[in-house]
Amino acid sequence: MIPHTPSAPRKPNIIIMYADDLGYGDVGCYGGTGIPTPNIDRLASEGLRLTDGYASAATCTPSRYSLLTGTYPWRNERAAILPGDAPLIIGHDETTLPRLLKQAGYATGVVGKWHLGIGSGETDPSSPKGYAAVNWNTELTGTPNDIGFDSSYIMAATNDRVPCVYLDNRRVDGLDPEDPIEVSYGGENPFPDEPTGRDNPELLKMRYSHGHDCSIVNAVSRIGYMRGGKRALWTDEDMADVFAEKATDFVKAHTRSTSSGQEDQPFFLYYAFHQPHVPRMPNARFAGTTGLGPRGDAIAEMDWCVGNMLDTLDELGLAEDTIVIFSSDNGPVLDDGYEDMAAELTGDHHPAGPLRGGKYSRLDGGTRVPFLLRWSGTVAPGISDALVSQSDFCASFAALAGVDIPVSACVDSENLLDAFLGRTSTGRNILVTEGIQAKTLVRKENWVFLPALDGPRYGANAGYDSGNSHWDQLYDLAADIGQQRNLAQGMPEKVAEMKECLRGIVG
Ligand code: NG6
Ligand code: CA
Repeated sequence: MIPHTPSAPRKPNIIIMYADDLGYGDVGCYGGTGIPTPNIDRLASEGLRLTDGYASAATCTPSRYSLLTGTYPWRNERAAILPGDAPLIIGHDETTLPRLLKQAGYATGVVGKWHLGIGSGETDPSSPKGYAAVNWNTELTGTPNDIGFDSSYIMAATNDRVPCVYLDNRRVDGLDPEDPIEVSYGGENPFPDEPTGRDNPELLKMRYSHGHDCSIVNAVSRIGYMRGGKRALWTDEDMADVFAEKATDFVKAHTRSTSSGQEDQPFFLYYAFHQPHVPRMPNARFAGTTGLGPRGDAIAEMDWCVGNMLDTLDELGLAEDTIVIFSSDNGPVLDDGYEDMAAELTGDHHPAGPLRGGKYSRLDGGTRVPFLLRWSGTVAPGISDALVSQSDFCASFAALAGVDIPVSACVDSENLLDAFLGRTSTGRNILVTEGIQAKTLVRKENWVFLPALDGPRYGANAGYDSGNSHWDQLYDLAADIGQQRNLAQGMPEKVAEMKECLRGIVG
């Protein structure tokens, strides 16, 4: 605990609200027109709206890995979309954002989507996967609580992957010991007596379009097989409220007294939404409200979650005491595996805004995302075009909190505190990001370079514009934000410079 004295400025609380698959153009403050997002727009008008802010990857796990470790995800070969039974991919002794803040005296918590693996991953040659399978029915190891979070209330992977249960710290919440959970990925269905989406489509309230044809939970079929744990299974339509309550409970529990002489512990909350990732199953309060189908309604629901947190901060008098960040783990996708009419109903709403590509893609729509920071009374409201990455949170907030990062840790994180606090519009000079399967590209100033890469130009099922081309691609984002004009052929020297830049970092 840090005693509060007038000479030691109070360290601000930090909340990172993190959307799942929300695009640059999905919210009003970035020009979105189809979905009302008054609360996210409020955050933008009261804070800094960064127009050149990036997730590290165009998919979830690698972006989250990078946000929490300040390390590019391609440095960790396990930082790829994880199955729901994958072990934790962050090392037990790795420097993480929550660990750094804990060292500075913060209380640390995570609520929402995890997707960084659960379980120690200890080697077990007798297991087909080579590591010990997670036993979901006992105390769990390899949890957020093992990498710097004091408390956690999460879903292990994604809302379309089993196990469809909440983890309350090291336990499955609400598990009946008489009804243990079994989970299986890859290979044959080990539970042939249980219904699946493939064999029992009549049981489904939302049908799958690709993948997602395994076990059925809450009348929605998922990726992976599970059996048991009936009492602990989540109801998708309640998930936003469950996480909202846990997130605001955390804030209330860690609200410090303003009177001097009291214990004065700031908090860090990583609040990771499940929206608008599939299956999009918003609460009845939001279903049908946007006219864009479940995807739009799920975004409206997420916007409510943001507002609920902002209201809580206001009620507790914490607005000036708290840095609030809002961003997304990767760009948008319409059909990501369920027949929810997202593509059919999008109309004039462009989820990626002016950007090309989306989730999975190496094009900018894959990684350039809404990126807001509010610190009422300290950061002047405005717009910044500083180039920033979520991987920069580690170095920047360690600097803010006054802790040193070990030399070999958070190696890709830059201290951009001045940019995050709106004191400068100078951000990074160079940024490496990646599309699916860790296919890297490099941004330098206004230039972006995508090395030639074989592979389909359009994702087979989700239909995304992959950015793959047999030819090198060079775009000038200052003049061509939509990446329509490949300048590589006419600018061999620039191509050589960018190639060398990427090679120098990635090897
Ligand atoms: C893909 C899933 C997709 C989504 C994604 C992860 C299929 C066919 N597609 O493999 O639905 O779950 O993984 O999304 O199974 S992410 O945002 O968590 O990276
Ligand atoms: Ca995602």
